[in-house]
Amino acid sequence: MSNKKKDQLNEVEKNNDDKAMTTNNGVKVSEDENTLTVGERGPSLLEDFHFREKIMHFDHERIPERVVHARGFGAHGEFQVYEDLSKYTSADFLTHPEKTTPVFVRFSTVQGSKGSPDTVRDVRGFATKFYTDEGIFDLVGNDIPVFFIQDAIKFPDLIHAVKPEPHNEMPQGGTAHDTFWDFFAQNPESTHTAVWAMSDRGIPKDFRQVEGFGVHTFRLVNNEGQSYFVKFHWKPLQGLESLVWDEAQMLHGKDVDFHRKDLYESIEKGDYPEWELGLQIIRPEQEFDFDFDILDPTKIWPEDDVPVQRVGKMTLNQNVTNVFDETEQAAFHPGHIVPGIDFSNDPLLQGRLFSYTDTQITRLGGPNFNQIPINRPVNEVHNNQRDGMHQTNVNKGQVAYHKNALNNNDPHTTPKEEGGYEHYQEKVEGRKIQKRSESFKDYYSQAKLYLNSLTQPEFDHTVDGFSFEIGMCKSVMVKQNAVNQLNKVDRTLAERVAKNVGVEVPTENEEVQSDAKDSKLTMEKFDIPLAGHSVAVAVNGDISADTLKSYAKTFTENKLNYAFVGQHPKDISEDYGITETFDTAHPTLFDSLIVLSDGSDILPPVEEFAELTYKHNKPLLVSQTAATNLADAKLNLAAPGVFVSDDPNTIVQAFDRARYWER
Ligand code: HDE
Repeated sequence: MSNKKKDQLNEVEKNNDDKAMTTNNGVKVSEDENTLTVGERGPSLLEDFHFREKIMHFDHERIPERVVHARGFGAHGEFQVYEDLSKYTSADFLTHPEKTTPVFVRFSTVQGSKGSPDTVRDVRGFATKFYTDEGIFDLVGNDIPVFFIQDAIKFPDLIHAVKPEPHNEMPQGGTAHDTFWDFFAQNPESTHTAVWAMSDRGIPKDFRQVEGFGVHTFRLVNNEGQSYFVKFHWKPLQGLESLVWDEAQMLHGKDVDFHRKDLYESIEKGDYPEWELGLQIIRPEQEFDFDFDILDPTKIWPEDDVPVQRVGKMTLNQNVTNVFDETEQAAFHPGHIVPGIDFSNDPLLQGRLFSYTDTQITRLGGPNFNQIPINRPVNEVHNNQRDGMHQTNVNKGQVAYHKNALNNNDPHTTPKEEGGYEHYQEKVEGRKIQKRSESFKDYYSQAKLYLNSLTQPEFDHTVDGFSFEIGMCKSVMVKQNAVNQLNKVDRTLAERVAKNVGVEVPTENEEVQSDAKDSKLTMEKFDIPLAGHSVAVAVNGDISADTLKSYAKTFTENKLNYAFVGQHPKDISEDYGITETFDTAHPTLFDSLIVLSDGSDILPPVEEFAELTYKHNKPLLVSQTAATNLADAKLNLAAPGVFVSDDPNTIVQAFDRARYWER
């Protein structure tokens, strides 16, 4: 099946090969390096229209970055449902297993500006645009299943607290500052999400290995008009992995583009990342069966209680042609839905429905942003909306209103039975009030459930995350208030963080009294395939090409990415030559390390590679000779995940686990 979106984009793609340079008015340009002047050293002339146009266009090249999620990276792909889901929904793309639906996905951080580092501690956006035959469905989710606030009216407050502080515009790309933790302490509904963000989930290793969550409760509606509450999930088939914080901080400097590069290069290599679409379904009669409100976006539906059904697969298989034209101009909107999908009364979701169209008016400069190629549906668009900035259609005819007789009442509306969108007829009654539902007021139980469900290393990392972030606050009051909140969730967490940041342990233990766990919350529930991981081979001295070749062969057989790192590049045209030097490579850029040595004195960078790989708990393989060389290094060759061997295949065994936390 042709990828309809690809075909549509091909039509507007511009190729400059063998083309003469022209002005925007189509006049061929004869000179592009010198402005028109009077004499060689004389004044410039305004009549140089090519100069004026070139500079004018350049002056206006930037558009406002997204007010949140400014830093992001996208790719094209496709989605296919496994089975006809018409028992739940009438949505065409979820009921036709033979159909491939084009998709565009953009991953992002939330806090930092467009140029901020990829590996900051933050929630990641995971926004998917499905170009279905019935119009666009945008699933604008995150990599964390809950959100910091329950009502959209608090979003500007949350974001003002999270963003760099206004008096000095610091910090960039991080939440480790007073205003964020002040917001956290004064707005306890943010507790659950903050616990997720401080855990390993806040520092994903790459975009390919994140889960995605629609967060809100939506509705699915079938042809009979029956409705089901649903939460959407993306389950990565690459597994789920995180960085360690020390490594993430180094990566800010070593490679600010670490995540986007990983995604881009994987797709270029044909190593296409995949996610399965998951649905959690609650029947209408079960709405009040839970000890949380299913409309509350600060709550998960524990997967042990409401299992995720995997219903389809998405593959990202094409990089964009131009990042600005496609990724930067992509306008996602949780209000873009198709027949068979509807909203719930989640007050956060309802508020989002206003914001996402509104923000594009500033960002994309007018109401016609849906005409930009990346935002265009693959089916036809007809209505009586006219004019506006950047109108690119040429609308035919005398009539631009409904109803009319002059044009046969076209464009006409379509009844539900023939595919027209009809809102679900939910019965509601009540008084107009401004009040949070009592059922939204348990802020701590699920934060405790999450902590209970983590492995010990994951819990320890969460303590470290809180300790770093709260520790970076300048106000002792803010630190104390933040720890007081943690004390309402988990006593051990509060005690350890209080000690690390130098504030009082609250006198009373107010923790949630529960041992409840959900088996799907730990990241270790995911299998991690070997393919797609990377190995650096640090070469100390002179190692024969044959040896390097045998390692390269093992890597290729196991679909591992690799680089031979040495002092000087050689044979860079060969796949077993030294391709990286100690100046260009760094251990944080790789998932594992092999050290080979000819027995000559150990080079300081080789020792540093080994020590950092060890410190960051990654698989480490050293040859027998290198083991002797590394006897004085700050690492224990007998520790878990360190292998002394001359057999290249040991790397397969070493990747039994991606990290050896107990080192
Ligand atoms: Fe967003 N959010 N958001 N958000 N959001 C935007 O839209 C907003 C929320 C999310 O890659 C903005 O085009 C409000 C939850 C993603 O382009 C803006 C509220 C979730 C992206 C906006 C929320 C998200 C955005 C900024 C509270 C997870 C990036 C630029 C009611 C379910 C999409 C833009 C992309 C972007 C508003 C809460 C995810 C301002 C008012 C909850 C992934 O419209």
